[in-house]
Amino acid sequence: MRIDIITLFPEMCEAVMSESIIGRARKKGAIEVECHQLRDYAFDKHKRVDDTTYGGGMGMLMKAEPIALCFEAICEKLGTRPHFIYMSPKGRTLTQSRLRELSQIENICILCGHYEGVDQRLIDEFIDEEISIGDYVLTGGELPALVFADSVSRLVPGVLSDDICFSEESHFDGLLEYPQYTKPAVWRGIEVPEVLLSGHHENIEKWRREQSLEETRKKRPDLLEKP
Ligand code: 4GO
Repeated sequence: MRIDIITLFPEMCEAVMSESIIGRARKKGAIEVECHQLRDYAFDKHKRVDDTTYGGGMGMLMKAEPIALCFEAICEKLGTRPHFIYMSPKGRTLTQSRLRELSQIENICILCGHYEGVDQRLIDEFIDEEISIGDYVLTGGELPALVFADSVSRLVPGVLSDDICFSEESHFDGLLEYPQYTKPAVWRGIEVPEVLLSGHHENIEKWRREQSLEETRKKRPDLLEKP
């Protein structure tokens, strides 16, 4: 998978996408990421990327043309048109199941908004999908874009050390993950559940399944009601 990010803060996106598991995946070539400075595509004499809104009201809006030019330059470079996503509180709320679908796409481009958002004509003409990371508002689309880029990247084969890592965790099968423990076996007088030390794999599996169901029933009963 290749992810292109259009942003006014490419250094911020580059920094986050260079660390830890995602940084390693890029070095390995499992994913490719490029962050683009939108300002480089502002070709008017003041290099403006924002302007006042028609109809009045406070605040500035991102202009359509620099975004269109940046996206077209990316299309040109890739030789194909990537799936173009705009991070917005108006978008469809991101879920693990939608991430699984999107992880199949070869080329994704993410637009990070700022100020009061983006000229609606750009959204109507260019954007394939608006995605929200939750019902709250942020000052910019970078954090949502990075949340999305991280969560979709880890589903791409070769990013995590082995494919089992994400097959067992929370939300994969619609249940929350069972509790996990590491050394020491007794910490401040508190013991690890005995079954986990037993080496009896069948009993451990059964215990984990029960715990998953119990966690979900207690913390997210809504997940059990879904069809
Ligand atoms: C996305 C973008 C929240 C989300 C954003 C979200 N806030 N819930 N802010 O995914 C336009 C200007 C949108 C700032 C951006």
